[in-house]
Amino acid sequence: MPESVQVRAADWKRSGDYEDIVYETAEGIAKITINRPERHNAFRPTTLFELRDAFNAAQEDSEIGVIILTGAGDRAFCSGGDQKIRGDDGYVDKSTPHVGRLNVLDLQVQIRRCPKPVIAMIAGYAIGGGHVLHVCCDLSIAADNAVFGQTGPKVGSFDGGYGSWLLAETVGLKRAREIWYLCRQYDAETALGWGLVNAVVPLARLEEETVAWAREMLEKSPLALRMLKGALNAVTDGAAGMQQFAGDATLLYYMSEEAQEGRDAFKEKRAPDFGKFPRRP
Ligand code: S0N
Repeated sequence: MPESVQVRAADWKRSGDYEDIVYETAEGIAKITINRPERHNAFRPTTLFELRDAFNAAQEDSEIGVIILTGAGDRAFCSGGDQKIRGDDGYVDKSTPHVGRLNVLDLQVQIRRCPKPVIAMIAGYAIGGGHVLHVCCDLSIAADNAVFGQTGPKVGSFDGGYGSWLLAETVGLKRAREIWYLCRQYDAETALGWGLVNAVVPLARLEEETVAWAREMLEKSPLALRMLKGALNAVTDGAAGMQQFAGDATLLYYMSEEAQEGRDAFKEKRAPDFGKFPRRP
């Protein structure tokens, strides 16, 4: 990865065998870095397959409580789809030589459904599909050199999913229309004023601050954070959001003595005794 002026804030341990990303963990935090700085961390299909693998690893690892998504170097978080390998039916690289892909949508859904908080740690450009990725994250911490914007109508693309309506939910409909229709670039202070990011910090302290936010969340109840993420996403995500929230309700029920009585009675070939549990008002 290129040199950065950011202070290294944790003793990161690298793992996984990836070409386009770096996966590191420390102190219950997973840091996932898009590592294509020569293209301002634009993603290609390979990048997205690797990101999905890394997010899956972080989700499955019960030691991990918070995930940070970032870009290598100080010049860009992510500049969206790699326009240099955009074919006529999506993006094409060695991992998808015959059929184009629009596989960033799968990653957006994965970030939303991951039951652990995801923080976008943004230095430099968060543009196009890269901007949508930070919108999909739970929290966004920006360096003072961060630049935000959509470019779709300029380069012949658009994101009518989370990139549009989740953005509108975040900054309001009028702002969302402005961002998409005019394709302007906005600085970090403007983004903060619009509620598009949670904090703006000096570039050198970006990782330090982001890790501090992660550590603060790690002190909190993981189940409470999981339920809150599900609840906050459920309305926007419609039936899929309710399905996930309902699954979490089932998880909590499984952990109760009442549900365990049903399981035990089945295994012990006896009638369940639910009479000992209160009929709550
Ligand atoms: C970010 C910009 C404004 C920075 O300008 P600056 O500082 O002048 O740097 P450059 O010299 O332009 O860039 C440095 C090098 O990086 C390359 N590069 C930058 N961005 C990309 C990119 N996206 N793809 C490929 N290469 C990129 C430059 O070319 C340069 O390298 P050299 O010198 O070797 O040419 C400026 O770079 C800029 O405007 N970048 C393009 C931003 C953009 O338009 N991104 C794409 C937007 N569209 C999407 O992201 C697709 C959305 C999407 O993914 C999607 C949505 C819905 C449904 C499906 C999908 C899907 O596609 O999966």
